[in-house]
Parts: sequence; C-alpha cells; structure tokens
Amino acid sequence: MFIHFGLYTDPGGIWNGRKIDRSYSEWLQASEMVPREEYRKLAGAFNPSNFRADDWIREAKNAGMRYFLITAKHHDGFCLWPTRVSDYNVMDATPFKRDILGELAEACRSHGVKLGFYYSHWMDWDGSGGDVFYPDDVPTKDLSGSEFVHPSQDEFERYWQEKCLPQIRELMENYQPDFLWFDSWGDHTSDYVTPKRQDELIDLIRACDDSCLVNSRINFAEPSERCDYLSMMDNSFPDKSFNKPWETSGTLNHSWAYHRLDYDWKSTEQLLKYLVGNASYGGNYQLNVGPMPDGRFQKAATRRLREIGCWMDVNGESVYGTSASPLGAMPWGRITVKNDADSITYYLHLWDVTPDSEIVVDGLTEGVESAVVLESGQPVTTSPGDHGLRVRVPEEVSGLSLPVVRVVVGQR
Ligand code: FHN
Repeated sequence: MFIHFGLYTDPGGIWNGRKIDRSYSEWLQASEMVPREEYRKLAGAFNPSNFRADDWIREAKNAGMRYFLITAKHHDGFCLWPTRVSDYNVMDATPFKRDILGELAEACRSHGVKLGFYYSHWMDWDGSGGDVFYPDDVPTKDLSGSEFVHPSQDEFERYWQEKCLPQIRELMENYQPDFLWFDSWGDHTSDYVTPKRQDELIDLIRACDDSCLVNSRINFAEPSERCDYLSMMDNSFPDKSFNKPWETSGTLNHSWAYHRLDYDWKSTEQLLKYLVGNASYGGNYQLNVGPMPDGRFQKAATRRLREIGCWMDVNGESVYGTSASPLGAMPWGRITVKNDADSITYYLHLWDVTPDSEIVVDGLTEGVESAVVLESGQPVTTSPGDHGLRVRVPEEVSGLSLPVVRVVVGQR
C-alpha cells in the first residue's frame, strides 16, 4: 500500500472554489502557483482526528499487501514526523501534534508489514533550495524573481546538505524503515540528483542500515547501479521482465492524494489484472490510497481493498512467491510460476475465457500431474496439443471472478 497524505489533503483538489485539473491534487501548490506563505497556512487546518494507524495497516494487510509506504515528505516540503530540521511539520505546525510516522511504524511492526518512506529528495517547494516546478502553460520569463524559479546549484547543495540528508538520517534513526522510495521522472532530475549525490544518499542509508532497500526513482532516467529495485513510472505496466526486482505504483482513481471530485475509480477486476499482470513478469504492485482529511479511507477505496483481499485470500498462492512465466502473456490471460525441486506449478489466470470451452497454454509441453480450479479444487481436464497444453475450462467457473487454474507438471 502506498499513501499520499499531507497539507494538500484538506483542500482535496479544490482551490478557490475551482477543481484542480491541471495536475494531481497533491500538486496544488505548484499547479495553482499558490504563494508559499499562503500554502503554509494549510497546516492550521491539518487535523485528521479519525486517523488510526492500526486501521490503515489492518486494511492493507487484509487486502493482502505486505509492504506499506507513506509520503514522509512530498514535494511541498511538509513533514509527517517531528523533524528537528524544519518546523514545517505535523508536530510544530499543525493542531494535530502527533507523530504520524511513529504511530504507523509501530502498527507495521505489530502487524508484520514492511515499512517504507516516500521522500521527495529532488523537488522541495518550501523555499529551502530544492527544485521547483511550474505549469507548462506559464511562460518562464514571467517567473523571474518569483519563488517558482529553479534553484542555483549552490542553493540546491545547501538544501541537500542541510535538509535532505539530515532528514533521511532522522528517518533512518527514528523509525528503521525497510525501504526508502525516492521520486523523480523525466530528464531534469540529473541537473540536481547527480551520480555523486546519489552515492552520498545511498552511502548514508547504507551506513545507518545496510538492509534498507532503495528504489530506482532516486533518478528515474539514470539510476545508480546500487539501487535495489526498479520503480516503473506511475501506473505503467510493462509487458516484459527485468534483471532486478521491480514494481509499479498505481492509483485507485486519478490523483494520488484525496481529490473530492475524482470519480475515475478503477474496477477491482482491473486492479487485480494489474497485480497479476505484473506478477506474470516477476513484478510487484504498490497500490495507492489517498485518505480523507479526517484520516479515514473513502468508501470507494475500502470496498476495492476488501474485494482484492477476498480474492487474495482464495488465490494468494498464485501471486505470493511466484516468478515470471517463461511462456509470456496468453490471449486468454496471464501465467505465474513456482519452481520446486521435482515439479513446476503454473497458475493460469483466466481473464477472458468462455466457460465450457478450451484454451491452449502455448509452449507448455511437460506431462501434467494435476490440474484444478484453485478456489474449489474442481478437477480440470487437460490434454497435450500440437503447440501446448489444451485445457478444458469448466462450466462452473462462470460464477467466479478472475478464476485461477493450478497446473502441476513434473520436471523433465
Ligand atoms: O509528482 C509525483 C506525484 O505526486 C506522485 O507522488 C507520484 C507517485 O509515483 N510520483 C510523482 C509523479 O510521477
């Protein structure tokens, strides 16, 4: 589970009575070019009185999720923990005055869920020297002298040494995260997040805890070889495998943070297909929720999480601990694989099949030991075909949502 939660949550995609549609709701400050001092006033309204760390982590765990990531600091520079580096934080600047990260770290530990922090290391819009952004339709010449101007290298270096690195150290020492998730895209990151700075950041993390993982969006275009895993671009689902562990972060609707007028909810079926599609190429799926200003999840989010959880409860073995299928994508669905000493298990995810018809698992030629519908244990008839295994899809799967057939074959 990925969470976007911060000062942008309260406006929820509406500014001066107008819907923010130039960008995501968490981009309010940049997309509406809200002057810094005015944006900072949002801290006075940040009071998620129904926030309960345990509720979030239980919801994540019930959905089958095994790692949890939250925006410790997003691009606006506001921090969800009582950092000593800046008073622009939940304890010093808001009426809420609770260490949100500390409470979540404790809940993750008690539920056995891995903990990660999103930290916007490249962008920081609070005036401390991080990079800024302005909408494409604003001419650069109109910006001279304003706060929406890219920092000089000296300014960025000061930000890097005096805010970014010290805050990463704090996060590491205070909460012992299992992973850190840095954010960047496009070609411009390299102007600021140079190879030297990537090394500095990774050295610091490794010195605090050499088992803490670092993602590749530390510099999306030119990631250090020392990154542990690859993060795809937002909602980007590749049709290939990679030589490192990888994941896609995706949204439930459009914005990452709460947006009151974002009705673009993906169906549970679509979300499960993204999950399984990535698994069939060896990847993970990190699904985002944007909690409401009072700290609870929207009903539309909760329903989808619980439906995913039900499906995972029944079919989880076809996802957890599986690897990419050497057979690739099929016209009728996707395949995940588990290799054991004397057998291989193929999980056939039936996305687009007609019950009581036949599908072919192209390229599967080994002798079948067993084939059953995962949910019910119903035996499935198979026979060798010219190009691969022929599988009779039982009539009874018509009532199941995204059924899975488990086929075990002997090792040759
Ligand atoms: O600008 C951010 C965006 O707000 C969000 O945090 C996503 C998550 O992957 N990353 C950036 C855009 O790619």
